[in-house]
Amino acid sequence: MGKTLAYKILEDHLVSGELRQGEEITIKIDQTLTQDSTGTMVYLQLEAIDPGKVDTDISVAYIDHNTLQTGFENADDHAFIKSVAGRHNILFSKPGGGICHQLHLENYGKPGATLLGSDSHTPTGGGLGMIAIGAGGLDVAVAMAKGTYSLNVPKVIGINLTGKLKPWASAKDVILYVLKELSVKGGVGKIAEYFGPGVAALSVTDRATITNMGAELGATTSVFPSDENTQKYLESQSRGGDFLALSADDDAVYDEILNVDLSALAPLAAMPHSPDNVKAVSEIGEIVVNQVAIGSCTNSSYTDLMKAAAILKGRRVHPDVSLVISPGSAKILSKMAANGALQSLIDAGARIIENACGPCIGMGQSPQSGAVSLRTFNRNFKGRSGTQDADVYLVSPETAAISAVTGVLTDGMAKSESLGIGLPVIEDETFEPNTNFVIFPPEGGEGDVVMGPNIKPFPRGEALAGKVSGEIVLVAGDNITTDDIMPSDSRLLPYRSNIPHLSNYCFEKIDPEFAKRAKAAKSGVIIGGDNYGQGSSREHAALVPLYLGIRFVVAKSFARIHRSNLINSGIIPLTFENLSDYDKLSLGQNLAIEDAISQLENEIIEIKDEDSGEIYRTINALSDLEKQMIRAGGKINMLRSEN
Ligand code: MIC
Ligand code: SF4
Repeated sequence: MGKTLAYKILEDHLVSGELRQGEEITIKIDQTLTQDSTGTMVYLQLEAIDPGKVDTDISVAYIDHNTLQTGFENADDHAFIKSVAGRHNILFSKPGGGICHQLHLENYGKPGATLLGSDSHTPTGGGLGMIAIGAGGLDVAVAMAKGTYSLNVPKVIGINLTGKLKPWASAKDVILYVLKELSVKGGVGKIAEYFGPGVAALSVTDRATITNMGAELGATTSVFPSDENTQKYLESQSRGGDFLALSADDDAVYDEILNVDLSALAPLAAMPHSPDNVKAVSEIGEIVVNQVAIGSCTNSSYTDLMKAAAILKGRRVHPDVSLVISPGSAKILSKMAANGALQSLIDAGARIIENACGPCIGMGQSPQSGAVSLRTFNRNFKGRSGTQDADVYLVSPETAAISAVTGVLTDGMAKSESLGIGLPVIEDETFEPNTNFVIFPPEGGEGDVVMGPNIKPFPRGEALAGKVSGEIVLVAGDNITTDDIMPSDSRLLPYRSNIPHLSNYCFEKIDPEFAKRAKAAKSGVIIGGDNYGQGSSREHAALVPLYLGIRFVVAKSFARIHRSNLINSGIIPLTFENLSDYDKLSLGQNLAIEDAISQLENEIIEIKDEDSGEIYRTINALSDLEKQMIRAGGKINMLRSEN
């Protein structure tokens, strides 16, 4: 039986376990990346593990999220991360260099390698034919220390690409189409592997747009073959030596197959407030647009921005539209400054902002009240832009740029001719290496850790006791995001290293009383719907509930990274055996897991309503390793007890 590319790479990196779907395996991790908003926690935890030099081929600490520096907090975090990176042989990528995923693709990603990153969009690297996985910060800290990561072997869904995209249809439309078909939970427990004749018609940066937004499927990762286009891309980045041809066997067997005819795709948009709420632009109609934002780790490549520049050249941004552009990297911006494309954008009336995440995570550029904002980003969760009542639509760079000119959502495929707006083919470019934004760790590397006053210790769980009990402090609906659990914007991101401060804002957008209620209860339980914890990798969405006394979460189902983050923190994730029990639970009920230590060994854990005596049966899907963590009160406690 032929092998999928995903399983070939996993097999090459297998340290222990059997590569069989559902089994727990441990794989060797070749590379890691962190960014600053998860990074402060990662490096506090790394210091707590204290590994000496990291055990990977390359580990990079990027600064790209918290770059507003409206107070001392962000800059203190940067200095802290730089100091720890220097001690452990980690490269430090300064603010201004660009967005972590774009930079990693340009400079370090490698076909056939494994990458673990403390950011959910780490699978961007899959565009180069690598297995790149997003994880919680502690998992990345441990991967740096030990060079390994454990996971349950996912299924592989094959996405068979045929045909070729027509002008004005874009890689973004491919992944929006896949999201429409599979939904935001359709990829949970799966790897999305792309294959078929259509692959050859997509460049590496197109592929990276698609694998990047595979995170929105809930997939463990997404991967493309490594072929001539991969070689061309690596050569264009002066890294031809890193090329390795890789593909699935011709007779590879996939668990499921989705067929996508690229030539049939027209411009699409994800409508408010979910990335899978996808419709054709033509179907949505010409709604008036207030803001257009082009950038983010999904769509800020050289080709993406050159397309926007070509559309805007000699034209004017519509008077009622604010167009903001955040390039993916300094190399891209520099090239566009040299070839005149930057001038086209500026002359048209675009606002050029820093090479960073920026508006994608609400760090500035919040749109006006009730605005329609078209964004080339990957998430349009309610309020993420910083404006609670804004309607954010996710679109391709082509759709964004033409709509910035017309002032209404515009289907370029249908309208460009009558508007007289052409879209030339963007020629490939070569990029000189530029390490001026990178600080290489000093020889010896034994500097001091630099810690500003905003950096507070992180909470630690307690070893599992005989009885675990708590009051229900929240009953949440389906598809709760980590943005709902622990909001992130320009007001809160500076406090990523200050859990006590963040705790006041936990769940604030969906239940402003939550923090107060949880603090009063002292020991709490959260009830969740389907796909609880979808979205980011931020472990703050587990550490803050831990700080607020949450002991266990019972949900209909969990998103992958958040489930791991809960376990890493010592919070027990359980799912309902009977989904109808969800409707029986409400705020204020007192629940208990009696004989928790012995029940932890069972496949079903019984939860008792302490007032009525009613029993709710829940599924315990913890692996042996995960049980060990829960027993110890979290991963750090477990690691400490092993030493
Ligand atoms: C995001 O896009 O939501 C983030 C901000 O990049 C997060 C990480 C974080 O919360 O710091 C992610 O995707 O993991
Ligand atoms: Fe940054 Fe947005 Fe990408 Fe997250 S999704 S890494 S905030 S650009």
